Amino acid sequence: MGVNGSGKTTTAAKLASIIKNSGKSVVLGACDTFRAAANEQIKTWAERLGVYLVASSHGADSAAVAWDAFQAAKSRGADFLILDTAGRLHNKENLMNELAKIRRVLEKNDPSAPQNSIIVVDGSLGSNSIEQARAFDKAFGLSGMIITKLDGTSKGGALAGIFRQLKLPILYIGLGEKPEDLQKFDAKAYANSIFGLDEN
Ligand SMILES: Nc1nc2c(ncn2[C@@H]2O[C@H](COP(=O)(O)OP(=O)(O)O)[C@@H](O)[C@H]2O)c(=O)[nH]1
Ligand SMILES: [Mg+2]
Repeated sequence: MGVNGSGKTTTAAKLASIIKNSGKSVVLGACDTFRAAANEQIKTWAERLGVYLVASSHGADSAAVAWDAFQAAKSRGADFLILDTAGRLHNKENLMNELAKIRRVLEKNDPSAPQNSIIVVDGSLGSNSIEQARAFDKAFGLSGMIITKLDGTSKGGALAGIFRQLKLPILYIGLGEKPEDLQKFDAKAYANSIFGLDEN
């Protein structure tokens, strides 16, 4: 989840790539049915990575895609299902309700699902992200964050502030646009890179 352009689709693809490279299987679900080009974008990723994708048409009910994707993942015996969702402004209530519907669909299929509910935050935007994340937490419940676009010059200075406010685990950080540009977050390495401890 997250606002437009935060890096959700790219991050979903990167996660799928990590899972696949670890020898596990993954299905991707294209729940961004809102943006016209969204299906093409995730389809390109799925083909490139050789990952099974469940998608529907532009304008379709995103919760129905979530349902179909869950069924497909189950029938294929997949280890993971990753749902990419549409970007939305955190103050648009009807769109936030759509997320709640996706959650209900997942819970109906598996009472313990979703096992992870991740907000993707654009790290270059700093503290703007905090209000957003709170709203997503309220609408859906969040279990962690992935902070993207930390390959810029800012060196991720926003990370500490975001974490302090939200107290959600930072799972991964995005450091570029390629599949391999997603790293597990390592607090020690991060502190070293910010404060230059390794150089002393
Ligand atoms: N530099 C950089 N660009 C990224 C990163 N993650 C995503 N992007 C780019 O940000 C843009 C928006 O990403 P996208 O995944 O489509 O965002 P979404 O709208 O949240 O699905 C694309 O051009 C991505 O290639 C990152 O970690 N670093
Ligand atoms: Mg997207």
